[in-house]
Amino acid sequence: MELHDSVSLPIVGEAEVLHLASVTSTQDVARSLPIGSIVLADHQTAGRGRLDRRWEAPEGTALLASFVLEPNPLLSLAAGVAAAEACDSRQVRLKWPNDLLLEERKLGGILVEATHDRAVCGIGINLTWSPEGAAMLDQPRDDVFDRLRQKIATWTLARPDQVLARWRDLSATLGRRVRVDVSGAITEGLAEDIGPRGELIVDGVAFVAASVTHL
Ligand code: BT5
Repeated sequence: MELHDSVSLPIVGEAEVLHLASVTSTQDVARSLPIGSIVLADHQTAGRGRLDRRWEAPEGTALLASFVLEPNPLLSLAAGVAAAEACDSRQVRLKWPNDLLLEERKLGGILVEATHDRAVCGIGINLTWSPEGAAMLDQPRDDVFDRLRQKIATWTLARPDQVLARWRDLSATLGRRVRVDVSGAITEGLAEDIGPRGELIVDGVAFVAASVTHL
């Protein structure tokens, strides 16, 4: 039995979904909502990635959602596992720390913004449009969203060792030579593993927050 088959599905019927036509960012709306809330938008006028980067998607072309969750140190990896499984394609892989890849190209991304008592987990997946050099899934938004709700519920409640094991299964990064950039300080080496807190281990050195390029 594969690991994800052994994780029982909790009830997700109580999660409140707020579906909006246009928002600045689903993260901005979700921030003031209770834990368990989900914000889904057709369009974002100021979608964002990490480090104030932009997240682009013409109206109606992407899955754009934010989940309000309990804080969890492995949330970014758990959400990556959930999103990869929700894509229902064996070709979707995870690039550390927060990218979904399809055939080596970026299909989606995850942005976790946490305070002491809550975490807002934003997920963007390209469906019918992608920027130059990126990928799209070409599946109906509502099908992917329904699976994503289930998978988020499952994987945010899974034990840390289950999350780490499934992330390793789905990883496109482990076993690869990578370039790691920490505020301009560059390291190149073999991505060997992820540690217990989700850190990337490159030639024996653990990186907690960094940008990674597959070489
Ligand atoms: C991410 O950031 O990959 C996290 C993206 C999270 C987006 C979701 S959408 C719902 C929720 N609401 C938000 O406002 N955000 C979340 P990062 O690793 O920093 O990647 C950002 C970079 O990806 C940009 O600088 C571009 O180079 C590239 N990019 C922008 N839009 C893209 C797209 N649609 N597909 C692929 N790459 C894109």
